[in-house]
Amino acid sequence: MSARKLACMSLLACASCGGADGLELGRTPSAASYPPIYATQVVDLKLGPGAGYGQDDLPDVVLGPPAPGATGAGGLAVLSLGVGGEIILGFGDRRVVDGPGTDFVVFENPFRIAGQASVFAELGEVSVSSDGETWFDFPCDADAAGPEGWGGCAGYGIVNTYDAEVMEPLDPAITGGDHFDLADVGVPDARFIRVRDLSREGEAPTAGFDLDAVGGVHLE
Ligand SMILES: [Ca+2]
Ligand SMILES: [Ca+2]
Repeated sequence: MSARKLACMSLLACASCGGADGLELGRTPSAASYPPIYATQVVDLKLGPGAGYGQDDLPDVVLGPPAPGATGAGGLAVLSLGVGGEIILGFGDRRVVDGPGTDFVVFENPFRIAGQASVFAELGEVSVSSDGETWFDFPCDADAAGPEGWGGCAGYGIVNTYDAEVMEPLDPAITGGDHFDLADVGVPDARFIRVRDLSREGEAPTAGFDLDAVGGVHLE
């Protein structure tokens, strides 16, 4: 967590962080008013050092659709996992299945750094499981120099604003976020999705990966 991002998330507005309009306060939506294509349950949570932001709004803060700021700015309705923190989300009786291309999307709150092409990212490793015991990790090189090398990680894909009340199924080309294809780890379906923060340091209470939402593209 950079001091600047901490300032952004604390002050709820920071013209130097996102687009010209700065950050907008995303609201935590009620999952009931949206298509049932988002994670419905927090199965497990192990917060790391420096976590705290968003805890008071659990579990809703990470369920339902993402709540980004203006496109290109980071959302604020998130849960900070802390350094090395982990969360496991589920879809109730449903599971993500391997269909054509992207099967699910993880939404963090990366934002474009004003005046630059680069993105401020906090990366996480994503894993999937069908039984909650055996996990398959998407390969993620958090030490890569930029987005070109971050494929397989979560935490760098800008989240777009879209009408979550009508979008079903989820169209990852419109939503943005970080896209995952079960075929990349060779599993046909998954009931659980885990995100593990890969940061080494960060300032409380927003250290580490800031989870907004997880949405399924192919669900059964
Ligand atoms: Ca697929
Ligand atoms: Ca964070």
